[in-house]
Amino acid sequence: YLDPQCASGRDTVTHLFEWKWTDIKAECEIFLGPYGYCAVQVSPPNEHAVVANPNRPWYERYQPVSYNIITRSGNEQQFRDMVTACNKAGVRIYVDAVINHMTGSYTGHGTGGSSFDGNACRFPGVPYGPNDCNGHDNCHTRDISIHNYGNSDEVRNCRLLGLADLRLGSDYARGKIADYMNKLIGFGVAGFRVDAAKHMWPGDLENIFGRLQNLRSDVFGSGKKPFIYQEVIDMGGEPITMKEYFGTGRVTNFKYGVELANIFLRHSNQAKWLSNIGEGWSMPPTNNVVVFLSNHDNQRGHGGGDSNGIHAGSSVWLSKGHEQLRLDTNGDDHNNWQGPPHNGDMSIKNVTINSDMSCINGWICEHRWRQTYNMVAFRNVVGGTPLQNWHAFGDYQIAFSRGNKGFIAIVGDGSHLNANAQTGLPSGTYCDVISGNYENGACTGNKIHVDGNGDTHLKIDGNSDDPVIAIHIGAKV
Ligand code: LAG
Ligand code: CA
Repeated sequence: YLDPQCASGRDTVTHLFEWKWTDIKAECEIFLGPYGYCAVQVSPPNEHAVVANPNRPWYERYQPVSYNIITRSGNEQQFRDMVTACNKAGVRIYVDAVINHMTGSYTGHGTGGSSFDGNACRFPGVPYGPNDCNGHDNCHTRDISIHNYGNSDEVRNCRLLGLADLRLGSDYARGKIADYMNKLIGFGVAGFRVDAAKHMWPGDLENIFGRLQNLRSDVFGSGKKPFIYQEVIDMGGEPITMKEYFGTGRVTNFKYGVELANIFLRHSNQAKWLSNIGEGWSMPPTNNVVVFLSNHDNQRGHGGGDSNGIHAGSSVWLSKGHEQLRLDTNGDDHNNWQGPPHNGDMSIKNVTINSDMSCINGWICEHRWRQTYNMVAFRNVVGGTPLQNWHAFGDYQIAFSRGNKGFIAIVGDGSHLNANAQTGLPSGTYCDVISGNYENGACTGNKIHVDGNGDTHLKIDGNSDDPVIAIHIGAKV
């Protein structure tokens, strides 16, 4: 489950939160494929509760009602067309799999019309009945909800946020979930982000994933297992740790973004110590994790992963005409429930693209920003090479190479960097892909000269918009 199954030479995943399947299909073909992205994490594709109060919040997608593929993002046929087209463009689809629970403890209807009663654990669309949810027999809190994160049994057997907690020890529920995931594998998806993994027993996950079929051999070759990355929020200080889940896939490393934020927002640490971030900072081994700076939760002050102050990733939209998602009153984000840009009938708006490549119609596409997509290409070029030629010119002035393929310099405070540095790169003139693009052999940004000894002169104004230089052997003029 550890191999992301990227097409060769690709490495980065973008999350297209609540996008419609037809829009993701087009994005794979016109942008993500050509620009070297490995994969898209898509929002839960299965039927979920229609939440009316507040009106259609994003988080209704985390309240499953059945495993039918029908949401505001589209129906099953549209989902399948997207997966086929994305695979053809060399871009993988990872599904956000919500398998720990169903809806909150109330009654209503799902996006496909199925009824539900979350309190009684009645989900005829699956079907699940009262015996398929955990109850007082194995959850020992008064209201069968989680209160104490210091108690592993409670975290796994009781209701997260009051959401009907599936009895994953039972053969029936395991089978229904495996059927759902196998249906998606049959459509050609490459893997799963496993929602709320901390709230499920590793042994139950092992059993469920053991039932999964191999990926489609016509796309991935024979004998390939789905990629699995499990959402385990482990900030330290709780009995449940990331490590317990290494046997069933990778885990989401929430510490990584928090540490980077502490440095670049200058809260508590300095960039000059970054040379051994990772295992050297008591994080899990790199092959056991997925690293990221933010996700749909901590962009919005949801989840337990700590809003780290970095709001990056394409899970952002304009809300109510404001340029910012956040609407703060006394530090409280009153807008944090807002669903995606929608039409009058509450259908999700199309993503439309400007001539400058940016998205409009209420959407923000950070994966289409020059600095982002050029670093996706940088990563593809330097992948597999070691960190070398480390320089710390000041507390927040750092530079390093990735083998002899790429070099980057960063100023994280307002200071000026003016120094010579060994880049480890072959001599030549390189395009700084932060200030511009490398197009048809020419550079629209700053050019950086590396001499016959591999040395260059770095000049960065720490107060500029992008106090970063990045060069690599794929962008030589
Ligand atoms: C996750 N990972 O473990 C998701 O990343 C996160 O977005 C999900 O919570 C959570 N687990 C459950 O899948 C989101 C919102 C919650 C929301 C929940 C269910 O962050 O705020 O809860 O989805 O829609 C909402 C209300 C709760 C209420 C619950 C049930 O905010 O107050 O108890 O619904 O009615
Ligand atoms: Ca559970």
